Amino acid sequence: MSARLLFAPLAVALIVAPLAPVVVGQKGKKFSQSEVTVKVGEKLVFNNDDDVTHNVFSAAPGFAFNVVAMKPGANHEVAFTKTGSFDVRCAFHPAMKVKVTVTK
Ligand SMILES: [Cu+2]
Repeated sequence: MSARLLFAPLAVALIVAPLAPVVVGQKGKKFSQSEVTVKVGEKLVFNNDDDVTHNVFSAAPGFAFNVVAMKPGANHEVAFTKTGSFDVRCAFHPAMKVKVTVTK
């Protein structure tokens, strides 16, 4: 393999990383992270990379949303307008929880 082929994926990652949204997967009925941090206005993407339908919701005042059903393969983007910290859960799988912190 040439050096060019080896370094190409790294170069792409470096270019894309600062603009990429924070993605939380749902494989195996678990959120892929237990905690995530996003900035105000930055996109937080829930990606159903599992083979069952999930829900994502937050009941926290000022951060409430509810994606009633996310089929396998579905993505849902959320962004928040103020700083704070709250839990996002799945109504179908009570063990699923990810703590989201929104910073300036
Ligand atoms: Cu679920």
